[in-house]
Amino acid sequence: MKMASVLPLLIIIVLSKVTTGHEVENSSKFPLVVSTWPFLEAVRAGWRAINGGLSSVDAVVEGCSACELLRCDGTVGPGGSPDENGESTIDALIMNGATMEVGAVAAMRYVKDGIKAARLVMLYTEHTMLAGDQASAFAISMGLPGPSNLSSTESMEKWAKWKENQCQPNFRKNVLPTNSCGPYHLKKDLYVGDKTCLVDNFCENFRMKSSHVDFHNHDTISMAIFDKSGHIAVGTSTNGASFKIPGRVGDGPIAGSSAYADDEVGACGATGDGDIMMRFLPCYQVVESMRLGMEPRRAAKDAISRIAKKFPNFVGAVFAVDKNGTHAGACYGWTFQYSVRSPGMDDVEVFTVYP
Ligand code: SD4
Repeated sequence: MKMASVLPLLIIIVLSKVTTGHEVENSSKFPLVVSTWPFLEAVRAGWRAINGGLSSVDAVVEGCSACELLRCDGTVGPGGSPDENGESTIDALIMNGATMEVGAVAAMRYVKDGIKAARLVMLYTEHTMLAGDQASAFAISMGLPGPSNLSSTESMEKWAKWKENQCQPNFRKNVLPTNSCGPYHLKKDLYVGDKTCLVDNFCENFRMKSSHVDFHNHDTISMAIFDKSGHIAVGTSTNGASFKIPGRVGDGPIAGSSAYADDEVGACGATGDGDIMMRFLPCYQVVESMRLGMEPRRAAKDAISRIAKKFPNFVGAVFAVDKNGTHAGACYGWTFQYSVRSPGMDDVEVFTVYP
């Protein structure tokens, strides 16, 4: 293995901390940057920005943009997870915890800068969210580069393999395809017997839907940044779930689901199976639980267990930070890592949370 490819791993191991589920107090509090996953460069970019005097909103944009540009984990931003048609689209959100303003773009096509587009919606419209082609047109009209092809060699290869695998796994249910990859028909309209299994083992594969969220590619960054005075902003950028049905909007652009902040209370960021998580608004739940006096660790665990109780197969995680900078994480179905940079640290530290 080349040294260049080993180095990031070594850095993560050296910087990694295992939390035993206890909260971590932040001694010299602010500024503070917290992000899902070991997205070290994104956290460093957010840290540089907030220390350089940018607002927490602009620092979140710097942090999340770094991940979009670097394609963190190979999947965040353009060139990441392809949909059923092989296209990558972007969901993004920004929220100002001082004013409770939100801007978001959903299933945005042809524009690479998800988080910047979300900020344009927040700053230059009375709306909260724009979607699809119209979100792209708005972003381009406001000066972002585009239209651009959001696919990459890697996303196209991934998509080609999925097609070869008879478009498995996918997000369809209660339907059967006429051919292996569709078009799909309601199950009741079809003769569900051997005749629909055009390919060996096809019906069996079809039933064995594997997890939608990839355990190795965490295609979402959610980030919270507190400025020196404790003003908070949160942001999320994701290209959602691999092989999603075109038009699908996940939890990424939903305030209270992928992220939420209120200066009076604290902040939360989430990652995982957005189709399930967005039904529970876990980050809203975390912040409101903390408002009522719950500590971050309990608030995070409570939000996750509410989902797990109803959907025992879901996979997801949240981080919670209160207004004093105390942070914690909770997860279900996978091991979660979140990254933190505060004045008491020499560099980003990665915290590991077990289910
Ligand atoms: C989604 N929540 O669109 C995102 C995916 C994710 O780690 O977070 N993956 O469902």
